[in-house]
Amino acid sequence: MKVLILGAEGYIGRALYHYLSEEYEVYGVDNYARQRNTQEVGAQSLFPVERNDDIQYLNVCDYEGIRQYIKDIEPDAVVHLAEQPSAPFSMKDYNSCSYTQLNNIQSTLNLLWIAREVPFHLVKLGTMGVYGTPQQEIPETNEPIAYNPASFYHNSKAFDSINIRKACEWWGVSATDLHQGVVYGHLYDTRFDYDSYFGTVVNRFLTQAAMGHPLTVYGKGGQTRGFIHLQNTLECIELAINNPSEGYEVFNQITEIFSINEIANLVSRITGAEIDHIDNPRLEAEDHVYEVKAQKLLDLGLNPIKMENSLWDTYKQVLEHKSNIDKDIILPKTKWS
Ligand code: USQ
Repeated sequence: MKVLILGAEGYIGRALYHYLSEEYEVYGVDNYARQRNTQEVGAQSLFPVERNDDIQYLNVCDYEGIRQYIKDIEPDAVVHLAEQPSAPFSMKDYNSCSYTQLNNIQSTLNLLWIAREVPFHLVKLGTMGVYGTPQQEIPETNEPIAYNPASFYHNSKAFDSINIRKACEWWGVSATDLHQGVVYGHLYDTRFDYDSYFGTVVNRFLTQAAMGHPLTVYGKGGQTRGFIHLQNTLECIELAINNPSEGYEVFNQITEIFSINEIANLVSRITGAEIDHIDNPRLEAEDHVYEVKAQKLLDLGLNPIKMENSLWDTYKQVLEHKSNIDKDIILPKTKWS
């Protein structure tokens, strides 16, 4: 099977390229936006990252360029990871916000128009963040439901999801929308971000523990999210590729649910780190219910990795690169209000 990965130089993309290359004919595309955007906020990956020379330099927002490339390759599946993934970056200033929305919505729209012309199965990385934190259980449904995203980044993903569902309905496109939770862990030679823009909370806490910085819980810490280890993310994408949808299909891609306080306590137990509650730079509920239906990937055979069993391994890798940690990029700089 031919698989094209868009965003093959990102955190998930680099790991996925390695993982799928063992069994599939894999192609990768990237425009190095992640490297530019992290540089813009003065950050870099904790682990050194060398460019993969097999990756084709291309911007998915370049409609004619990506259209021709897909026509030449004729992939069975296209995995779309080529979006700006940071909520704080999207809230930073006008340019970052506008870039996030234009890049994310345009890239997905391009792929939908191309899929109409040259059919392939679109596997799109979406986010659990489109749902927000509703009072009732979040369903795992292909039907339209109310979204309540929490940043301009999450809004762009909600818009993507609406466009994808409609393209499936109107044109018969086959697309799997992976509504993924917060990813953590490190595999192969992928990047590892820990700054306040591109680092996700677990990876940030492990890095803070390694440098002897108290864990930065925002506000009360009752914010509760779905989490997934990077290894399970790769397996979910592979399951999606191997089970192409007839039309529009949503998978809620999480394996465990924790509050930020629970994560901080877990990391503290493993590393001995202190915990600090700092002013929350985001506007978000800090005490709420969070119930999610996430059954479809389990039914397809996903074997969940438990966070408590995997953190020590990631922490050991972080400790090996401790000398690269830059203390100036730990505290959040962008506020929502
Ligand atoms: N948080 C802290 N302290 C920190 C960093 C974060 O308390 O030092 C809190 C945030 O306030 C938030 C939660 O941890 O409540 C998660 O924050 P995050 O930065 O780890 O994740 P988030 O902004 O939600 O975004 C990440 C990815 C995004 C993906 C999303 C999935 O960057 O691409 O879509 O996770 S989800 O959270 O389910 O929407």
